[in-house]
Amino acid sequence: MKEQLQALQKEALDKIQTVEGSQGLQDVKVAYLGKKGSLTGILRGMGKLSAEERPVVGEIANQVRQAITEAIEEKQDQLEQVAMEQKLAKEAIDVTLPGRPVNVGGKHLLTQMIEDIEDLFIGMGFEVREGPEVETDYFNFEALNLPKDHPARDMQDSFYITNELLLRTHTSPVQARTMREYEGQKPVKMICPGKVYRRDTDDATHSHQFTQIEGLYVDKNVRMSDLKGVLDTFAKHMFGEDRDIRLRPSFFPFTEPSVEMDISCKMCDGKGCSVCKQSGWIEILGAGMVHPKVLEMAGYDPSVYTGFAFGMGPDRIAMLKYGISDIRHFYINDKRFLTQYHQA
Ligand code: 2NL
Repeated sequence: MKEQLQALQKEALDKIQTVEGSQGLQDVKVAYLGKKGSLTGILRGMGKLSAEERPVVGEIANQVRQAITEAIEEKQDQLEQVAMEQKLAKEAIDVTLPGRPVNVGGKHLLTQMIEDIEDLFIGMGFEVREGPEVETDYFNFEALNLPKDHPARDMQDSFYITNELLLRTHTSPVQARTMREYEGQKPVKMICPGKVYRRDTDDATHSHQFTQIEGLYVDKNVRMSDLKGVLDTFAKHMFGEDRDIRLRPSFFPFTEPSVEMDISCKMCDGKGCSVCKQSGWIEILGAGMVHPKVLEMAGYDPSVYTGFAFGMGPDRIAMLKYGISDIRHFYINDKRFLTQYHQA
């Protein structure tokens, strides 16, 4: 029986050496050490041995079991090692290969315009404020001297949500809210950029959603000449030092007097061309001295405080500055348009 066990051990170790794959190894394990395996079979015959032989053979049997088990474990480790090496070789990355190009985004042209204008006005002591795009009828219209029967309040022209709520049609409500917050006690010097909404059929020059930047300066002794100086600084910053401005009388319900500002046409240097429709001037923005009623409704005493305000459209200014012929380019987000204005 001793020889039998030793022969079994040799046979098993040979098989373990040559077996391929971990399933094969598993099969070998079952064949020798399993319930119906060869070693188990031999051990079953131990009952026939004498009392002296039994412990001797038993010990040998344990040694054989031990030897086979260890050989299997060693082989298993080897197989795992080989499998891991193959996996690593297959998944290896050549880090010296050239990379794929990455598409880097950039700021939208309107964002660039707005940030540039913000920087200029911050430099003149204005603060930048934002407010809700869903506004109350009160702040969007009433507080700006647009009475209930004013044509601008026509349901046809605004996106109403309820009788009292609508998408703001200009950024002025942000200014009305700020004046209210300052309670008629301290000066207001602010600009407010943001999205505004009007019910329009989109075409090359109209968009139902566009951008606006308004400015407001309320203090003691604010004069029309202060407005003119600020607007002249703005025009030269935006369109070049060689531009002239002119103010024409106009009308807005929230300012009195009201003006519109033109800049001299860059294309023809004021001589008249198709861009300026032969006038030599291009309209840029609207402005005026804040209407006393607007000051009063916001809690400012119009006999103590005066102010100027202005409103402009970054869309329109970008179109003029860069010769963009269709406002919809800003909102369609075709990368061929957007990337032309990306800076390095
Ligand atoms: C335009 C004209 C303007 C204002 C906006 C304003 C705001 C307050 C009080 C008085 Cl709180 N005025 N804003 C004033 C004049 C003109 O916008 O053509 N914008 C594109």
